[in-house]
Amino acid sequence: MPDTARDHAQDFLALADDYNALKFGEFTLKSGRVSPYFFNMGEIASGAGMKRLAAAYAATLAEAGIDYDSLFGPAYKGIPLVATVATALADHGHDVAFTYNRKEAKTHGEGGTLVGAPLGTRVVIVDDVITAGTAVREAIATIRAAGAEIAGVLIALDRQERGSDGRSPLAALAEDEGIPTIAVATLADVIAYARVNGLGAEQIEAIEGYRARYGV
Ligand code: OMP
Repeated sequence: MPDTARDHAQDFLALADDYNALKFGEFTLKSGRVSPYFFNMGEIASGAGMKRLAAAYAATLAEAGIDYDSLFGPAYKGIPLVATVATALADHGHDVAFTYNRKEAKTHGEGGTLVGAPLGTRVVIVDDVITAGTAVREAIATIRAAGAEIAGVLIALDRQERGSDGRSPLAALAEDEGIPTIAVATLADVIAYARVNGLGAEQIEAIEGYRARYGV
């Protein structure tokens, strides 16, 4: 991974810190695991914050060098995300169409669950966090059902957790399906950031313990 990727990770974690989006304590995850930390992207809810967030995603995606022609943001958190990441890419002279979905199908008007531009042929999924991979797999199924191909999965935080086969969900996607997977930051970056920025020894120990139990 290039050094600039680590810079984007540190910028992103500084942003998460500024908005109190990275929490330490005890949190039950969607997977049922009880985690000593939680990243809540919903806390980054101001224009300046979204601008920094989108810049970190866009720079990470641009450096990944993958071939894609549209972006998809899964409801709900992926909706503002995909719009602002597309805006940040446009600032770099790269105009990319974006699509998002509804959780409930609409039965009147234009109908259906997809909103925005028609999906392109090679779609990058833009989402917040990956733990067990359930949310990303749902997005993959939505895109494939619409007849498009997945060009990549772009995530802000890869929690680097072990699935039932011993691999992380992002590694499994890359290895089994050849889908490029890109994370702005990982659990390793969170720990490095926490050490440098003076998080308590007890909290770091709790995260290390969690990583030893559930991490890859
Ligand atoms: P998986 O579907 O298990 O990969 O979990 C990812 C989803 O869990 C995210 O899209 C979030 O809705 C939520 N989540 C967070 O937002 N932050 C975390 O730190 C952890 C989770 C989680 O529940 O695992």
